[in-house]
Amino acid sequence: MRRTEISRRQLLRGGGAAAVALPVAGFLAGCSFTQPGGGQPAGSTLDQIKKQGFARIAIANEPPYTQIKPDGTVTGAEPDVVAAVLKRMGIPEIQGVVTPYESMIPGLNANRWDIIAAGLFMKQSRCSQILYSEPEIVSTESFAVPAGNPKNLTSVAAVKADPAVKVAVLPGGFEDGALKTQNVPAAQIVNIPDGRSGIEAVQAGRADAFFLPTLSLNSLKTDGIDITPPIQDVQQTGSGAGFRKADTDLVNAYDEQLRALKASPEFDQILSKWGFSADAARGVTRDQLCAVAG
Ligand code: 6CS
Repeated sequence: MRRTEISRRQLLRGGGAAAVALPVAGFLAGCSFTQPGGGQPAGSTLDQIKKQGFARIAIANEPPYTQIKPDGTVTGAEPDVVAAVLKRMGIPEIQGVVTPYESMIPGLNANRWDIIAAGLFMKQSRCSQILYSEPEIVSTESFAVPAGNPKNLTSVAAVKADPAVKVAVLPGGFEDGALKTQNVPAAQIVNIPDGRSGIEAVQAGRADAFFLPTLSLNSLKTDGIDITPPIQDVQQTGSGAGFRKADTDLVNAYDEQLRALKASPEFDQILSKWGFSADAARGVTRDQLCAVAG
C-alpha cells in the first residue's frame, strides 16, 4: 500500500506528468488529472479508482485522525481504515491532499478528491451534502486551557455564561458549528487556521480555550496547557469516509468491505494504534450520527 501526500496545487496542476514532482515513483503513471473546472473523467468514481489503482483522499494532518509523516506518507486512524478497506476492494494506493475541514465537502463535490478521510464528523448539515460510510471512528471533544483552568471552562454552557470568554476554533469545523448551534455569540469565537495556532492563542491569552477533539489536543499538549476531560454538553462525534452523493455504487462497495473489516481484529489493531475504541465505532450507526444537530 503506497500512500503519498500531494499538494492541492500539485493535483490541480496535474495537467502534465512533468508538473507533478512527487517523492514516490509510479504515481505519475496512475495520475488522475482534475479536468479544468473539476470535471471527473467519464465513468463512475468506483470504475475510475479501480482502473487507476488509487484514490485521492482529503485529509487535514491532525494526529491521530490524520497524519503526514516527514517522508510524505499518509497515515492516521481514518486514512489507515480507508486504506485497509480500499485494499480489500482491490485498490492498493491512496493519495492524500491536505486541506482545511471547511473545504473538504466543496472540494469533494468539485472532484478535487474522491473520498474525505479526515474524521469529518457526521452531522445533519454534512449528511445532507455528502454520503458517509458507516462509522469508522467515535470520539470526544475537549478544551485546551491555561494550566489549572483558571476560568473553570468545562462545558459550552460555561463559555456562554461569561461573555468575556473567548474560544478558539477551526472555522467551519465541528466545534465551530457546535458553539453556533448552542448560540454562543460570534464575538466569543476566535478563528484559527490549525491546531498549533489554537494552542498558541491560549498561551498568548487571545483565547481562554481551544476547542478540538480530545485526542487531537492530547497530541498538541505542551507545558502550561491543560486538556479538560471530555466536554459533556456537546453531541456525540463520529466519522466515516465521505463520498459524493452520486457515488452510491462506491459507497455500497465500500460499506460491504468496511463491514468485513469491522468484523476482523484488523479494525481493532488500526484504531487502538491511534487511541480510538473499535467497539465504540461498532456500537453506533451512520443514521444515529447523521441525526446530530448542526
Ligand atoms: O469534523 C470536524 O470538523 C472536526 N474533526 C476533526 C477530526 N478535528 C477538528 C474538526 O473541526
